[in-house]
Amino acid sequence: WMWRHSSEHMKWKGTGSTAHFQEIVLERCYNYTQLVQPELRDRDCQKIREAFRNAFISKDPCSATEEDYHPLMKLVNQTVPCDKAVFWSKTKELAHQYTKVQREMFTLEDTLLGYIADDLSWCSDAGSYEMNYQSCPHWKKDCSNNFVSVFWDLLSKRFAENACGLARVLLNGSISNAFDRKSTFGRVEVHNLNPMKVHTLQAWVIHDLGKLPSDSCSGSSINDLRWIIKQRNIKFTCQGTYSSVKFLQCV
Ligand code: 2NF
Repeated sequence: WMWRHSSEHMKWKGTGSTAHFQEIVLERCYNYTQLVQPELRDRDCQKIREAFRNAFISKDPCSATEEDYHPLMKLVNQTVPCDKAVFWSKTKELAHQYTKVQREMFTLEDTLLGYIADDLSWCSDAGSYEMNYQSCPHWKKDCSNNFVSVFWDLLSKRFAENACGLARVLLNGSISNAFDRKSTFGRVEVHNLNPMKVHTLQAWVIHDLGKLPSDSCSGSSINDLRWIIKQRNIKFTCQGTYSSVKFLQCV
């Protein structure tokens, strides 16, 4: 029994599917479409739950493709108003505190699919109609084309493609590479901003209160970002004098 248990279920190095995944998806969907953004009240949460499940159930958890999620994306089809998109990298908590105060602003997790999936884990096995609650592929240690990574890459890509007007990004000035080319922001979002729609990317490099900043607008990682953005014919501005506390008070 022990042998069967470990060989069949603990085959991956990442955490297993979140317990009650289906119920959580449904509950978050209703909460979002009825209370958080009632403009989306016509979205069918049962259908969304089913499309989400169908994207990965009974499939090899290391062979995810964008196409697996197309029916789900099509069902939800949400756009964020111009000037309201907030990107982040290594600043999740701060970004969410920011959009909680600035209610009309949206991080990816303030859109329906980002809201539903945030902090959840999901996978299945080829030929199985169950989710795997024991383990799922770890994106670094097992495979990068797992269903969670492909989901976030696709959602991040679409969020960036749809951004318009002024786009903002909150970066972490308390680490040495505030801009990281290998992060989702550096690898996916930056390259999918549409210069026909986004005129400016405004970066905020925010450091933890009471700590000396480790990176800033004049540092080499932000210069990388400035170069990439200018190369793409988008204007770049950077503000970097704020601590997280001051940022939330002043912006
Ligand atoms: O979990 C999310 N809410 C999430 C995950 C990935 C990407 C959100 N995003 C979107 C957000 F909208 C931000 O604009 O991308 C941006 C943040 O991603 P980032 O990679 O630039 O920022 P990090 O702080 O380095 O990572 C955010 C979270 O995603 C995980 C990472 O471990 C952290 O929990 N993550 C990053 N890349 C991958 C990947 N390829 C990943 N998890 C799985 N596969």
